[in-house]
Amino acid sequence: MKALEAEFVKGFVRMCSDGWEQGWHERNGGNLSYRIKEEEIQSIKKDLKFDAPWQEIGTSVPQLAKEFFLVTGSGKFMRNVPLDPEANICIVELDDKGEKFRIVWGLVNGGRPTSELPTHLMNHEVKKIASGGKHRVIYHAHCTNLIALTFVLPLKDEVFTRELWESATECPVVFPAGVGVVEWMVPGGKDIAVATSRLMKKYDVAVWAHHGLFCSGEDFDITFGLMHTVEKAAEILVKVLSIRPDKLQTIEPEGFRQLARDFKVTLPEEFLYNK
Ligand code: 2HA
Ligand code: ZN
Repeated sequence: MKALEAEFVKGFVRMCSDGWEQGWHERNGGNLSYRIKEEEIQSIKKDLKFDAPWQEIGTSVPQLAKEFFLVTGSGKFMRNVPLDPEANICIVELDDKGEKFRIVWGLVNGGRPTSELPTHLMNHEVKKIASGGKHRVIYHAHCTNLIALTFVLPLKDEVFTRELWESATECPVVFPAGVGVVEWMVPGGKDIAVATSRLMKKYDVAVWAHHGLFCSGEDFDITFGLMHTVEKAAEILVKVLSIRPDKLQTIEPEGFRQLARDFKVTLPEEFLYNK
């Protein structure tokens, strides 16, 4: 089968277009990667070419050795992905040490995988282990309201988690582990990849201050839905804070404990502090 006919490629392309429609991907902002299943790569093997040179990833991900990933291209615009997937996304194969990659499909007019490849792959490695292989999608977006909050809330996991949870009742059920926060750092390199993947051991969501958000999930629907839920909660909070600086009423710690019981989720007590 041609890669473009494969369901995982179609799902990936749809997610790029959904993110663009949400307004999260100005210019070349944001990037997406998918850890391809063995049977999926077999189904398109005839469409792959294994003659491109190996290149350094810039970090080491031994637990992902020899795996294949579908990723957006560096400098490519999300809005162009549905118009011409083969020119804007690519499949990379990792070498047997997890230190190098080569392009085996896509980016037909030249280019490289996303500039955030180190963060994507280090997150994939952490989440593959933590989820017993279930997590396959890492998504980075420039969500407007969440970025706005990084200028006015303390850059602490417990503050972002609690404020987002309070903003919509579904939030603690959708991301019960909470969200982690990375202080402002230069993007694109190993240092921010290390800081982000450390948080991803504990959370499925990592905030990059004054930049955007990383989400991890099992499939495209779950991961897009997670990004959407976090950003919607951020939008509600931005509106609340814009109306007046304090809330007249909110969901209290005891409310979260009741929710946890009824919805059978574990909400860590560290986020249920008294204000
Ligand atoms: O691809 O979003 O973080 C552009 C970015 C870098
Ligand atoms: Zn970015």
